Amino acid sequence: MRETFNNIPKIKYEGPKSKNPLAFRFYNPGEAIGGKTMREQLKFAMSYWHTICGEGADMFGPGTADKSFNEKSPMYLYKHKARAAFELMDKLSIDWFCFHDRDIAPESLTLAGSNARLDEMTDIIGDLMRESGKKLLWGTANLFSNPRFMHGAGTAANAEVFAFAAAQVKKALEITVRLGGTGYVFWGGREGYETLLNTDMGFEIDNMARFLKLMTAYGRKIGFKGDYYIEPKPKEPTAHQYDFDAASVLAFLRKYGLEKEIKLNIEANHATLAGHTFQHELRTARENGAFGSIDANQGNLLLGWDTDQFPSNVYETAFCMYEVIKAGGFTNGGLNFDAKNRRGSYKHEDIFKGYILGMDSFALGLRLAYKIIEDGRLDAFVENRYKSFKTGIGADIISGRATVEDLEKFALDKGDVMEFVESGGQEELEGIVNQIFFAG
Ligand code: XLS
Ligand code: CA
Ligand code: CA
Repeated sequence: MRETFNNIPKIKYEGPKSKNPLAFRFYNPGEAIGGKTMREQLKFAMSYWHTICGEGADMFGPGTADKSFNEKSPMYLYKHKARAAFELMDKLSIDWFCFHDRDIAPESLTLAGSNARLDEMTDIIGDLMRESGKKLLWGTANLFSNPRFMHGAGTAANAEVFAFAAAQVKKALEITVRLGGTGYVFWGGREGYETLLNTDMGFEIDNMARFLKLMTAYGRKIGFKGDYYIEPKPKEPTAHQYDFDAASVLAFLRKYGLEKEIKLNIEANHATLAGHTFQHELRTARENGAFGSIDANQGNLLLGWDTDQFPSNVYETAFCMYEVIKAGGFTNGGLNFDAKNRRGSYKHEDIFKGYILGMDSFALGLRLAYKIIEDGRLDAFVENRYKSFKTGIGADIISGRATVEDLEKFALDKGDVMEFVESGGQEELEGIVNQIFFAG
């Protein structure tokens, strides 16, 4: 088959000292760590939209990266994109991918026309998957680019738009099932609002729940066995997105009885846009039994928007992987690089360098997360911090035996409890982290 990235070799692991920019320094796919290979633990996925479609356009200018692959007709272009996607995954040893319906086939003037194109491309991608062994981590529908979705999809002010969105998701679910996808993502798109002057917030959120109930039930009816995810994001494109963060999504799911059916896909950049750390969002998901999958990227913290950069911050990847390990590892989820090159990194080889950076950063993170756990001092500190709940009045609080009167009697007897209060030890712990990371 004709290569698209013909100047790029298969990327190999060459070890930490390698100076080859097209080699892994830390990601060694076959190396076992924590009883499983890095490849199995990390479950890297390629995002079709950024990698195969995105050309780097911004508010001030068009794209700089050429992803037209010298093709003139739309369907030839999308077939070429599909071949390029599988070549790229092969060269980077990435086993999984994720897409929106409109990433894999161009939209036509009618829904029927778009569906026909999707069917054709789904067959082609299915063949490429069978030949290569690559797998679909999750599918989704683009319910935000077309102008018809300017006021949202499931939360649109028009029933006609709600119906169109449902029809589009129906098809996206069908192709996800056809391709054996292990997940399906509902990201809000434009599910939010700009001003309450024109918005019935309660009605829109009720409709969001109606939409999700219809769609999740339909997916099960046609045999979807994977996980459904909502991907929280606080803002952008709308000023107020209903799926603000993990906690608000959990509250929504519980209000409408959807918490057993839908888990969370946590994105690092969305966490920081919400004013949280990546780890906070992952912990919130994990503590609520809703940890599902991850969009692996990072934001520029100096900017207020969603920059979707390839992850380089190893503190972040280490504490992300710490949460993943504590959650028992991925089941149907994985690490999807919802990440794109900076506009100035416009060459095809920059895409590979972006993935190498992200994969190496997560390989380092995985190694460091195991070191944190093996070292044990952080976990022991936290465990010890709550020891007063193991005996005496603490044990009575936990078992529910203690009444308010008991608690008052205890406090009156003590007179003051300041002598029991211990240091939070933050600086000591941060020093331990640095020691674990850098002392060799
Ligand atoms: C946008 C989201 C989107 C979802 C999939 O900010 O990250 O790309 O991951 O629709
Ligand atoms: Ca995302
Ligand atoms: Ca993002």
